Amino acid sequence: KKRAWSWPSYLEEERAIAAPVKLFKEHQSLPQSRNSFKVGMKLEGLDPSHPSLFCVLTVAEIQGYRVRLHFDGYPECYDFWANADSWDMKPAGWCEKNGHKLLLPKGCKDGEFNWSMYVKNCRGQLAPKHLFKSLNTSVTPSGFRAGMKLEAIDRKNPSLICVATIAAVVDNRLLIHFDNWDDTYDYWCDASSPYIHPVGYCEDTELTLTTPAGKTQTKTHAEYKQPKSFSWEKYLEETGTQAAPARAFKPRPPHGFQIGMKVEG
Ligand code: MLY
Repeated sequence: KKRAWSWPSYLEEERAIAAPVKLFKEHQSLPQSRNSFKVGMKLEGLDPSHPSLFCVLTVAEIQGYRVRLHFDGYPECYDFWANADSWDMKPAGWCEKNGHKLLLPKGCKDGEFNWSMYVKNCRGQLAPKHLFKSLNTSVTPSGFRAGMKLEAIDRKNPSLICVATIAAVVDNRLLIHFDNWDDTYDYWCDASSPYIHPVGYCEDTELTLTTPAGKTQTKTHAEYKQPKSFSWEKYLEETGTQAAPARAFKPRPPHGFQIGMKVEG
């Protein structure tokens, strides 16, 4: 008969040692007290599968510094985990105040939703504003402004670097929108994100820039990857827009990877 799996016998078999608890205490200084969210609290937060869409969420579980968030009115299989200090979590009313669309709980009609009525009806409670770390820390402005153009990775099609616009800026976060595509590809990212590059990056690095989709979506995808007739200079002039200044992009230290190196991933 097989013995039940246990850490001590597994470590012995593998001739391995467990990472000492002491190291966790020293390096993971995330006191439990800093996560003051409670199960049942309601908030607004970004859907990780649609990172431009804020939704009505409820704290479903807490594990140390992590919270499990549930989409109100949707099955539990969409629940996801986030860090308690995530910028993606906002107090009730944040979207309205900042002019962003809020995905309502399933069954609620647009224009009929009102946070205070909603929590009353479901006997819930709002997560208090002071729990949201990103609201309570000041940031140095990044130099990025709404309307500026840049070259950004399409996170749904990560092999593409595309012509994009900063649709909104809040704190150090940018909402990236792809020119002439619908907003299902939009995402919020940090000003220091490796997904975004200044105008001219593809040319400098000899990568193919995916240019804005035509008005009629008849071209095949491969044709958008032909940058020949596209010129940033002309495009900025035509659209009366400006490029995000190169100095707004943080230089990243050299990484040392070389083409051909093998890795596991
Ligand atoms: N297979 C998709 C790819 C769309 C890419 C959109 N990006 C550039 C925002 C299509 O051709 O519809």
